[in-house]
Amino acid sequence: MATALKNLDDYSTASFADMSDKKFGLVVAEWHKDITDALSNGAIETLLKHGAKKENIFRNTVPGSFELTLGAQFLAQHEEIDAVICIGVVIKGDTKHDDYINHAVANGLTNVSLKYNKPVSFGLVTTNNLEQALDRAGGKHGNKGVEAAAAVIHMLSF
Ligand code: RBF
Repeated sequence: MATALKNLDDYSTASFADMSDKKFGLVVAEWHKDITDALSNGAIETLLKHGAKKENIFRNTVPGSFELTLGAQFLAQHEEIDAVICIGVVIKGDTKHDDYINHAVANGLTNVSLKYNKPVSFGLVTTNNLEQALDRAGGKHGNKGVEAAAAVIHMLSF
């Protein structure tokens, strides 16, 4: 399914620098794996499009989105890593788990970014149902993995 998903994104690249000398961490949650793979592919394609070298993209998986924060920290702590992109999908269920996870990740990634003084992007798709998630992973609302990669490129060009 992931490869069938098409990226429809459009973002401004006016201020983007060349990324050929930068190293990127990519942390991908395995819950809703087909969707996070599509988001991850969008992020990688975007980094390559802006000059990043394949060998400078360090992709790791974590079990679920809650673990994105520690995964980001594991990567951000390395001096040679310039930025970290985090990818996950949290879909609302019968309980409030989504609220707890989403807030924890938003706060956690903010803290990692500020602690290490590096861009750490929030590529967490938080939706009410599966269809809304697919719409944001290469469907009618684009690919949020592309946007998460574009965000760190923008910040590295600051
Ligand atoms: N992780 C996700 O990435 N997306 C989800 O939609 C998601 N839903 C969960 C629902 C429940 C009730 C629980 C307990 C966990 C869920 N997780 C989800 C996993 C979570 O991010 C984490 O990996 C686990 O709680 C283990 O720390």
